[in-house]
Amino acid sequence: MANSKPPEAIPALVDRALQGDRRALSRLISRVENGGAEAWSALASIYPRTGRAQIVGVTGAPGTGKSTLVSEIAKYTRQHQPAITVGIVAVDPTSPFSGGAVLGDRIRMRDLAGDAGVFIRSMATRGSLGGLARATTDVVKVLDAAGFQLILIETVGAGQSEIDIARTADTVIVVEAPGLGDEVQAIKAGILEIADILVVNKADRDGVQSTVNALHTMIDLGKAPTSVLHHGQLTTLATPPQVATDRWRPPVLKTIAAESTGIAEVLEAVTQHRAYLSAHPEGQQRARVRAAIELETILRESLVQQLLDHIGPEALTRTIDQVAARAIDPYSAAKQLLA
Ligand SMILES: Nc1nc2c(ncn2[C@@H]2O[C@H](COP(=O)(O)OP(=O)(O)O)[C@@H](O)[C@H]2O)c(=O)[nH]1
Ligand SMILES: [Mg+2]
Repeated sequence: MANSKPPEAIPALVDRALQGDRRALSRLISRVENGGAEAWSALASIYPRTGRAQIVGVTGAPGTGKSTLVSEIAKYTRQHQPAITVGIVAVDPTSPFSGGAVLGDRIRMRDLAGDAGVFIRSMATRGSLGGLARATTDVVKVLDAAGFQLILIETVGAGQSEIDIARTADTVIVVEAPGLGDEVQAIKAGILEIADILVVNKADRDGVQSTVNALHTMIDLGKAPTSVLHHGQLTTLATPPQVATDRWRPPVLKTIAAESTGIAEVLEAVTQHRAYLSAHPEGQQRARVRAAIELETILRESLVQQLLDHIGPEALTRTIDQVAARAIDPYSAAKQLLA
């Protein structure tokens, strides 16, 4: 067998990854991505070293220029603040970061790949989307613990799960582009509510100003971020009602990512948003919502796992067969299994 070596023990792998060994970091990320008890022990051991990175989510419709913008933000940061290291997590199978794009875009991103201060990871999109959201936040934690100071998460703003992923960031950038149709894409996708910063990319194209105007109108109509959209159970406990005074108003910025134009302004807005969150109660509120979502996810996973371990595969299979044959209803079946 070619691959008969047993996998490296987690504690040793964590040590090497945190010391800057990139291969160890890649392997640790894969093991954490796979989830389970092993992932949890790794995450528990690195947890004290997390919470230091600035996490920026970048989302929007396909083709708006998210990957290009992410790589330009990374490049700009590395050029102007070389002490800041950058992690990129792409949750997009067509991303140039995963080698899935046209050649020109891959070449543009090649400079990043040779920079030791940049670590790029594409998430495997196998498994359920709920699992993907969990895996993505776990991978971000590993990069945070490994010392990456700015972490950029690219997601395609298509559904609730991608929005959930973006929401785990400190700052969410929603990317629009002119000419994708009359309507602003974010409104259709319902992602305007989570935007801290709106970027109209492809400002070299016609129709930029009308897109910018449309976004301003939407913000004025009260489509600005409402505090919580997550449908969890614990999040209601985490969010006391809040008076909407001196709330952050998402700026609307224009960029031409493909020509590295407007990037400094985007980073300036990210810095301002970070300052806002640290000075405003909303910052703490967000941290509580994140903690609630995180705890709830872990509780759900561990409760189900505990129960399955306890019941055992035979009893479970038998019950599934009975429900399938309509010999018992699923409600009573669940009650029996829980009893
Ligand atoms: N004209 C123009 N094209 C851009 C700009 N930014 C990105 N693109 C191109 O738009 C396409 C989609 O970009 P990509 O970053 O992959 O978009 P994503 O799907 O949102 O990640 C690529 O061919 C980019 O080269 C821009 O500012 N202007
Ligand atoms: Mg992309």
